[in-house]
Amino acid sequence: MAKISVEVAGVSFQNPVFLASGIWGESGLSLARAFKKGAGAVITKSIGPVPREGYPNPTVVELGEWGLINAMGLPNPGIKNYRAEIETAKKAGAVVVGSLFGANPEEFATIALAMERAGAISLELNLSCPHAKGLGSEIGQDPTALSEVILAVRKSVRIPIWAKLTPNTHDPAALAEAAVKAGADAITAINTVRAMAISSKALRPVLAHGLGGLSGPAVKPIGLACVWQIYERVKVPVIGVGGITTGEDAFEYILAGASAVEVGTALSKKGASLFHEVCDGLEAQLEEHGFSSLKEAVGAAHRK
Ligand code: RRO
Repeated sequence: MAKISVEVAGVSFQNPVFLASGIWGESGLSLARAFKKGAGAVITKSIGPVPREGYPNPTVVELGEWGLINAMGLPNPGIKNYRAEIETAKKAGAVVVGSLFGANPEEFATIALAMERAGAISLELNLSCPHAKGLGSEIGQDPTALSEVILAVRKSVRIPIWAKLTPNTHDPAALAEAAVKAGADAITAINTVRAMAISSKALRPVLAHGLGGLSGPAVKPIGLACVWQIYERVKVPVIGVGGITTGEDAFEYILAGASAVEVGTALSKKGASLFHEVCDGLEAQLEEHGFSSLKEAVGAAHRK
């Protein structure tokens, strides 16, 4: 397996291909397994202040080659129950990034502190779930609300803060700028793209919740555009996510300005060997195009 180490906001990772939030993050053991299979870091599922069941089924609709639409509804056991999962993953040697959501700055700050104490090496604030009332992108589309959350978390923890932003906005770079001004150390782009499937047989939306979020190959061009715009506006590292299935996809994100990437949806089809495949493929691309380091390739498409 390729050994391209990377630094994001002062933290070193063994490689730049991370497990995205929302897949395989339900337990400490599943996080540890993803790490052992080659993820550079593993990001937990998004954890809130109290247990939450999520939406009724169906919560996922498969779209073949395009990817899938989900409306899980932020199901999670709540931070008090989840702390032990972070500790389990840490004990097994995993490098854990805590993903969290809340309804207000105080909730974010409290969960952030619990995650730091449990051993998270960085935090990824979910400011971007595309369909949750009063949560996610309803906070993250508003630069003022987003800033208040980040300021509160900044006061509460010492570890780096990544702000995960929504593509469902006219100016993602403006959100990134507000996030960085408030104290974010890195930006993750993108969360899923608001989407819907309608059944022409049942004459209703396929998902029980109606609206959902699209992920997978169909969103890669949207993710690339967001990373491109954000890279032009802010100086902090950008972590690219959205539709990455191959080393070449990851390389495209790096050229657009990402310092590292996350994989999610493709794991459900390809399995855990994807981490090695993407990492090796990325290294092969770097070599083929004459880059002596990953760092040298970050944002290279802007300089052409
Ligand atoms: O749980 C979800 O339905 C969900 C979340 Br938290 C998110 O951040 N993005 C998404 O597509 N679904």
